[in-house]
Amino acid sequence: MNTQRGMRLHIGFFGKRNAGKSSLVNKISGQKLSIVSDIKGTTTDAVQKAMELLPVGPVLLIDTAGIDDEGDLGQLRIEKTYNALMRSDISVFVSDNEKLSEIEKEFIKKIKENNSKIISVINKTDLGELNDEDEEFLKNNTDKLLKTSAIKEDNFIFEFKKALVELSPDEFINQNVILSDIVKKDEICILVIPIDKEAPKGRIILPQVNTLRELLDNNSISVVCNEKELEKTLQILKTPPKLVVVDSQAFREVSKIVPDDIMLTSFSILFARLKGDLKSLYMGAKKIDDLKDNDKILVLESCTHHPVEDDIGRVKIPKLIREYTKKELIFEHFSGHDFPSNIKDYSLIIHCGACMTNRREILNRIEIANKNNVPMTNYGIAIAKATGILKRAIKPLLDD
Ligand SMILES: Nc1nc2c(ncn2[C@@H]2O[C@H](COP(=O)(O)OP(=O)(O)OP(=O)(O)O)[C@@H](O)[C@H]2O)c(=O)[nH]1
Ligand SMILES: [Mg+2]
Repeated sequence: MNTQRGMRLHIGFFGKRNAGKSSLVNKISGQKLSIVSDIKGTTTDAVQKAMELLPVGPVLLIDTAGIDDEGDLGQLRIEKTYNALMRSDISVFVSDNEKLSEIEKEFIKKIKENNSKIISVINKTDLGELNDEDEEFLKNNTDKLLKTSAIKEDNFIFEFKKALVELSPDEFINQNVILSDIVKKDEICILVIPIDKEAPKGRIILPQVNTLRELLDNNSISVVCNEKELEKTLQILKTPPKLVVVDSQAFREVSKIVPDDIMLTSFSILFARLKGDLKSLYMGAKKIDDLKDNDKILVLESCTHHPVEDDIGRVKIPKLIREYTKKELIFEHFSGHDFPSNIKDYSLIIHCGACMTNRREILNRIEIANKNNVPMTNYGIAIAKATGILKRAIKPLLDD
């Protein structure tokens, strides 16, 4: 799915000439987008790169000309740099190990006036430390202080992404779209809600309520039925639905009823996108195919609830994944807000649906898992994978 520019988190890189702005943009993107050289003023016009920075989401990196540029042309470039500042949701202020100039300090004030969050990066640590006073200035006047050397391997990208997740505006992190980008005004969506022993008495559960509410808010047409009535419902409708959403447990049964040309997904997949990063969690689920005998799998729950007899994380998922992989697997469970310290011992993490956690926390966890090279997926996507329905269920939301 294409993300419009407006929905991308705009991250501007600012600082004096030769601070290493372009080198850092290249390091973060993993590509040689900007020209790097030891000649001051190498970057003239702002260089923009739209990319998917997992797990943060769609971003636009904006590399700019130095704020201390000189001459008439230099002034024009500085103006462009200010334009870029106006567009930035997050500003990255890059300095090196040399004493901060007044121009640099003034610029930090300008960023603050622009109300964007500031990550300051002291670059070129391989050449020495910045003096204490200036470091203190950066610490006090910016939202996050990171240190790196653009030419060395270090933890910078991880720390940087963590800072982005922490400092990004709420409306970027919690993009509250469940399905209204798929089902538009006047289009039909069927919600299939099985009423089995797990359904709470007299109620329907919150994800289903939220989905229904969003359809109503967007003037879409909602049709609600249980899986037994679905075939009849499809026959009665004069216009086929745009999308059918079903509880994961009934997905397989329902997928036989819903024709292939009608999009079908599950509530858990819609909520994996809302609550986490669908692409990362999807790639995590693909690793289920690579599991070997005696691999350890961590089942992570963010809240401590009382396991019931037929508990999803403790019983259902281990059983399904063992059956699917036909491997001897070791499942361990952990609940709470931290990761266990031995996370590297695991071949896969399966996280709960995170109904009690916010997206920021899940993105943080995905990033920690990534950093430790442990794939991470979640309950709904793992179940979809192990029951062979993932490909179809993910299709309405993600290009494979
Ligand atoms: N030793 C060292 N050199 C670096 C580091 N980062 C960048 N450089 C070098 O510093 C010079 C300037 O780097 P650039 O990335 O072009 O700096 P810039 O801030 O984009 O500069 P302008 O585009 O001119 O404003 C280049 O020669 C880089 O190779 C670093 O961490 N350590
Ligand atoms: Mg540059």
